[in-house]
Amino acid sequence: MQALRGTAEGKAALARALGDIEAAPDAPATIALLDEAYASPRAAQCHVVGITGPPGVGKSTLVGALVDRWRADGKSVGVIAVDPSSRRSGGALLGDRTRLRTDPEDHAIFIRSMAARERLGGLAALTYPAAVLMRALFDVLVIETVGVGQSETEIAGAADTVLLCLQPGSGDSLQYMKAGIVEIPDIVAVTKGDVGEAARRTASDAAGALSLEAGGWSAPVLVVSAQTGAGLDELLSAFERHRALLVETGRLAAKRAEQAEAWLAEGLRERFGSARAERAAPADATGSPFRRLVALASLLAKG
Ligand SMILES: Nc1nc2c(ncn2[C@@H]2O[C@H](COP(=O)(O)OP(=O)(O)O)[C@@H](O)[C@H]2O)c(=O)[nH]1
Ligand SMILES: [Mg+2]
Repeated sequence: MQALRGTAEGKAALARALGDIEAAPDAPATIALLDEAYASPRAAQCHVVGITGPPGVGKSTLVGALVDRWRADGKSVGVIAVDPSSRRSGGALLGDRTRLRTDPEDHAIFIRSMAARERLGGLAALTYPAAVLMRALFDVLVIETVGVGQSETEIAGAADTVLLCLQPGSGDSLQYMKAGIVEIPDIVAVTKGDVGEAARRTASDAAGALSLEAGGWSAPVLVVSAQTGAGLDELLSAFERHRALLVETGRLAAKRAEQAEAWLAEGLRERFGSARAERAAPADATGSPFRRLVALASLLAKG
């Protein structure tokens, strides 16, 4: 694990390891690495932040601004940018790559682009193992995905804290939330706050729609501008407060355990269908979900 961290060689090795996770998810070496990462005490120190919202809302620009702040604070940062370009136009990937330009000499920042593609199991199958590996290596892990809809729910399967970005003047995401189509995020940020009135109006609409409070937390609605830096301190402090609440209440560990179970159950459903997966009741619920998926899959394949 140490070999994947903090140096140019480490970054190259991490890139290879992530490639292996995608290409050979069941290989013994992959499972051994993921086991180690899953159990790593350092993972508990990492804050996994999911950032979602419609295309063009300013997610990548915001991630870039946040990365600068975290790095200035001495924190190492990993980023998983999930690229929807295969489902839409090919331009998005390039946009993300060019916008998130970082210092190549800085070995404490690592960015991975992933294409959602027609990958079996979609986004979660692809991002969850990568997130488990990277959260053992960095102080902050950001997962950027395009919402609205399915991917917003999926990001909750890997993130500790979910930030939803809203476009000034657009009520789409709010309608989805009110209708219960998407889960309520932990934090809402109206982006491009430098446009002024439209951003403030959207924020007050969102605050009205989000009166729900759950588990001692009511989702704050902020106005931010990656361009001017306005609101970024408030956003960073909201991240900190949410993480502190998760740690204090024991929710962080519980949430990650639930994410592991959900990922495992989904993996079994994908491979064997719901009916058969249902019968593969996990007798032994210890160990990483990766090892358990391989073990249960080989049992099911025999029976
Ligand atoms: N005015 C303004 N424009 C922004 C801001 N952040 C991003 N943008 C612009 O919004 C567009 C989409 O940004 P991008 O980060 O690629 O959005 P993404 O698709 O959500 O990742 C780009 O043209 C950005 O320059 C901001 O804080 N203020
Ligand atoms: Mg983007």
